[in-house]
Amino acid sequence: MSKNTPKTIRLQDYTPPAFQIDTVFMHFDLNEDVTRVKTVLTLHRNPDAPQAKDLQLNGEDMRLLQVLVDGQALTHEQYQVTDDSLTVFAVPDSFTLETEVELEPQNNSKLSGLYKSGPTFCTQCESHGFRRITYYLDRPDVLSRFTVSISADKDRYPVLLSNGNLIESKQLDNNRQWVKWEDPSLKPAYLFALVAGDLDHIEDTFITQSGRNVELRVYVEKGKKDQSHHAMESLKHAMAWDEEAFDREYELDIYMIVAVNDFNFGAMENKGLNIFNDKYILAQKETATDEDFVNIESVIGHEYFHNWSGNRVTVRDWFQITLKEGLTIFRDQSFIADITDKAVKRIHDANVIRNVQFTQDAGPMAHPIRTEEYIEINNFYTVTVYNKGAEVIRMMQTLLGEDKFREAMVLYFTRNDGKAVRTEEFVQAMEDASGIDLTQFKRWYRQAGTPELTITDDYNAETNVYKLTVKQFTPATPGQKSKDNFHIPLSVGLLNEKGGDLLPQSAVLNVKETEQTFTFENIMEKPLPSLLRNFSAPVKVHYDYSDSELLFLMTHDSDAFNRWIAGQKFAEKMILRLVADQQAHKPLELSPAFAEAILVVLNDKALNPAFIAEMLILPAESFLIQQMKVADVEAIHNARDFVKLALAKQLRDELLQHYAANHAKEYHFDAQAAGKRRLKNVCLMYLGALGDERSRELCLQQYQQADNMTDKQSALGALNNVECAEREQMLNQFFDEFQREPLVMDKWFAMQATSSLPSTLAKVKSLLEHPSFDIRNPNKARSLIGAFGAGNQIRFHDNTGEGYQFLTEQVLSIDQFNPMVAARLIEPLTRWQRFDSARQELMKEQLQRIVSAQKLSNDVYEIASKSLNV
Ligand code: B3K
Ligand code: ZN
Repeated sequence: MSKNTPKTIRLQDYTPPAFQIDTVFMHFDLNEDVTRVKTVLTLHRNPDAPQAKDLQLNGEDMRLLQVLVDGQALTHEQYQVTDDSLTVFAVPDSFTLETEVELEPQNNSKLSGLYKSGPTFCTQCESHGFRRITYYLDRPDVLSRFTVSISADKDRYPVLLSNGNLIESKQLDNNRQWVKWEDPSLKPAYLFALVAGDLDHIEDTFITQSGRNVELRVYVEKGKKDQSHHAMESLKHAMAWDEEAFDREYELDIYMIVAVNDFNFGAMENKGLNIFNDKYILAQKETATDEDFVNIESVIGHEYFHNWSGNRVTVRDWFQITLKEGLTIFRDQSFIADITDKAVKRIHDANVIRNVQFTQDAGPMAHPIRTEEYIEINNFYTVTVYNKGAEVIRMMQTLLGEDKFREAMVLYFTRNDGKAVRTEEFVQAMEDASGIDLTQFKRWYRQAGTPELTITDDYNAETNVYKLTVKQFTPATPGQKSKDNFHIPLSVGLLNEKGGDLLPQSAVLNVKETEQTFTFENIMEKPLPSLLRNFSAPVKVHYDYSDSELLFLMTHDSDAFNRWIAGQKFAEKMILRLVADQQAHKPLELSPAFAEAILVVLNDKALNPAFIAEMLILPAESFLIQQMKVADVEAIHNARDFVKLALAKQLRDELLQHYAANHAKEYHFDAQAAGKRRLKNVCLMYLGALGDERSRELCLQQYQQADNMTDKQSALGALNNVECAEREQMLNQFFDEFQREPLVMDKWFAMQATSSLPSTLAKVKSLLEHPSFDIRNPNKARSLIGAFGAGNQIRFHDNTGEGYQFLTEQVLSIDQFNPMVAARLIEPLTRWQRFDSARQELMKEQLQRIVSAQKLSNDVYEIASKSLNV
């Protein structure tokens, strides 16, 4: 479709499918030049849909060879083919339809449908990839039983996989083999998968709670078996966790995971045959960081949990993505929280909302978690739909309490098993199991934007009554001028002057009105409120804390999350003050009380090292930018750097001491060891900022003595913004050691792309030509171009506009072969509203250049044009 005719698809226009497909038989004849796909569908008219004479199927980018109805080949008058459809005229009520098409997977650069990643054939069908494989009713409310046979050269493709169970295999002539897979499940086409290649695998078994044996396999590129064990362990943990947490058992006999190098996103939950970006499978201490290890566990968990939240209970239409994605993110977050540290996990998850999702809410692409319209659905797999969606589930858990919530989840799964449903069905189960009325709460599904709570308080020392008055307001978002009040669970604690809790447990206030007052009786002293504990809702809170109150909360609150948020708020206020001081040409000064509070935290033996590390990290530049009406990029960067450096100078001895105390001789991966490493490396990050000889040596020494990637990457990271020989040396050694490991080279590219050194953009441009770089590989594009755009505020927003120009050129060139990846990279340009008028003009000029480009995908068009039209 050209950019002149993009069609907007609307939820309100939903109609049920005119036909249902009972069975699907497919045969794939895989070849190097042309792949043939023969499909036999048995269909019947859907009695619950408006009657249609003709059958209209989706299909794109393939050559149709023939069409048969009930075994009879059709003449050209009996059907019509367009760029994206096949219509068969005047079909009977029930019939078989046979089609044969030709594809060229080796030339499929969009990585949607059937494509090749290196020598391996693989598929990606969500959302609209299956229609690039065969003509079909490619929508999630058409559930069918699939049987798939594959034939291919047996030397190149000894491993031939599809969903379900292998039921037959045989040798053919011409050195080919043939296999047949049958999936007993009813599934929508987006969960179809096929893999053919010369792969290694490891296997294991899992015994389910009812005593069934499930065979587990992880397939990887030849020679990478050693890197797949953590993935297998993670899978077993996830299977056991889902039984325990929500009584969900896996029902098939086999569960397979395949890792490929070229993948548009993280992974895909295809029924019984997950396909993963190898970034989320391969891990060994030498090549993967602690963070990678946890991410793998989380993504493996995520895709596994989809077997219930997404596959067995699937979505009726693509407006319901959050039904499966918000819920599944919530499930993987809960899984990781259970096996690591709850407070630290909550900090990480809240950070995504505060730094990224709030930014989306404040910009031109703001949308509710259940969007009501789209041009290109792939643009709506967003942090709002996923992560805010997870917060909406979490709020229901808070409102229902853990036990009722678990009951409600079980009810949701059992009641809707085998069905394609909407978010309404989810909320219904929550209400039915708990008796709680969620009518007002449902507004979270249809209203976009970040609610803001303004809170004031009053204490009466005579009556011992404490009152909190809460006002709510949600700023307008595109297309939604005024908002109805949300139902917001606000968790609060009240601290006495020693920091003890005055309430036996945090109170959850039901904020529902524009203004509401909550009364606490028998409060014997004037309390300090601890608000929005554990980030009980994705909202902003305004309460006029004094500096000393923030520092008190930072060092005393019994809610660990709120200790962190108090520290963040203090740092934010201080940095923004320093921004104003710079603008007024005043000298900059570090708040001594902040340094003291940091020291108290650093020396608190009761705290987990991973948590201390979080407390030491200053708010991100991208977050600070959002806190100013007109962001002063340079002043923010300088102020933040100033605070980092001043803290490092002042706390140098303590940082060195904690560095040494948390340094382990040998690497071992578990939550505790990783936490200590994290604290050690945060100390090193501060020391590195000093840039003096001793610190530079310390970084180099850590790099050279490290037996693991976490320490190497951290050592390099600590000097990444310092122009020095040690940095060059580490970059060179890193390259020499890892040039044959594509995933590790991604780290090398990202490191250079995020350096704040003035030479960075020139470096990034030259790296585009580096032999290890490949713009067609999504991981590479993201680690160089994506990291520069989204992860390097000071260089991307350089006032010459060269950063904007660079990103635009890359987006336009990537769009020619992979629109899905291009559309993601463009996002930093869409945030122009936050900047000064000169930058706004420069950014809009580039967006304009994009929308007026000759050949543009709908994906990129939708984002660029919507961000200009606000
Ligand atoms: N469900 C897939 C995402 C598909 C994205 C399509 N553009 C992976 C996941 O969220 O688990
Ligand atoms: Zn998902």
